[in-house]
Amino acid sequence: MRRLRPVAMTGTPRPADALPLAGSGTVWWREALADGALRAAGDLPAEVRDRLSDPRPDLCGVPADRPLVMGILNVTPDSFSDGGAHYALEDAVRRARGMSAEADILDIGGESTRPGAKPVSVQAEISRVVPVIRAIRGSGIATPISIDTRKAEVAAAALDAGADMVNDVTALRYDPEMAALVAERGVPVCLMHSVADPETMQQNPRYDDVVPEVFDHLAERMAAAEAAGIARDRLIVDPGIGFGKSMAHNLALLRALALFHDLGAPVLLGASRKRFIGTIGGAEAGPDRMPGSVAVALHGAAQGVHILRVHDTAETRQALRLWGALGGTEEGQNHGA
Ligand code: 7PJ
Repeated sequence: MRRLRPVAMTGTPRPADALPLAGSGTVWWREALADGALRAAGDLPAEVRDRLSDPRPDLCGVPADRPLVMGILNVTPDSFSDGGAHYALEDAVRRARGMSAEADILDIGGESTRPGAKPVSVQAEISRVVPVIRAIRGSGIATPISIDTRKAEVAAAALDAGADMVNDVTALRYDPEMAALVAERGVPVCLMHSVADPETMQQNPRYDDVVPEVFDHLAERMAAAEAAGIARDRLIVDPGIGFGKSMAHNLALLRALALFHDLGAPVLLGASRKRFIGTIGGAEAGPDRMPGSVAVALHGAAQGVHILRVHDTAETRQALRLWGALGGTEEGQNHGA
């Protein structure tokens, strides 16, 4: 396929021949030509212009017209301060309440998909996530909930308990029942790029050219999702930072993020606290990687990313407010003189 060479840019006023990117307020799109010159937006084929700038659908009822914050709520046993089930539930609800002050969506996961992680049984995963989702809903927290799972039975139980969308790090490839379930429920689904299994994925990641390969994989997964009956406006795409990628692969994908808008779907970025941030930032422990994670989230916002999946929701939101006030989004510019 023809390769776009995107240049995303922020700030006001919009350059006369730049294209507004869908759902991002004041992030503009330009396309670089082989000689480095910029092609005027008016010279792009109309279908490409439409894919880039047509408004993106609401996400679980939240308008996708500014970068949304998805707060990560892991409910694996090692993510609680105490193994006791009752305490764990209260702890999870307290964290969900705290996060929902600054998060547009909560992403709840009961299986660690970190490199080297061991699989968890369907029953164990359900028994971790379902009581937490029920307790969150029972306590009146109405923030949309995403269930981070590869398994259709877990997704079904989570949706029954009150979740609103599915986040599948295998892009519907792990469980043959997952696509049909998502189609039947009519919920949004995030299709993330990954290679192989979390147990082995970091052993030797190799690509000839990582950016077009990830792009083509996501295009293929979107087509598979549509063929399974999932409406196109329910699809979200994600380059899958850290999933079968070296640091160089992660950086190449992050630099090229704007390209993924040409898939015509909202883009989700999950880079929070990942290893490359620790390596480049010189921070070994996960929580110490917050500042670097915020920096990468702002980079994502400037590339027009629609959903930022983060651990540090309040810090990320604060950074986005300042970014907005300085010209990143129209919303942010309404803060007056
Ligand atoms: C991601 C995810 C991501 C999406 C995880 C971690 C590993 N889902 N689940 N994108 N990462 N969509 O958070 O460190 O990047 S689990």
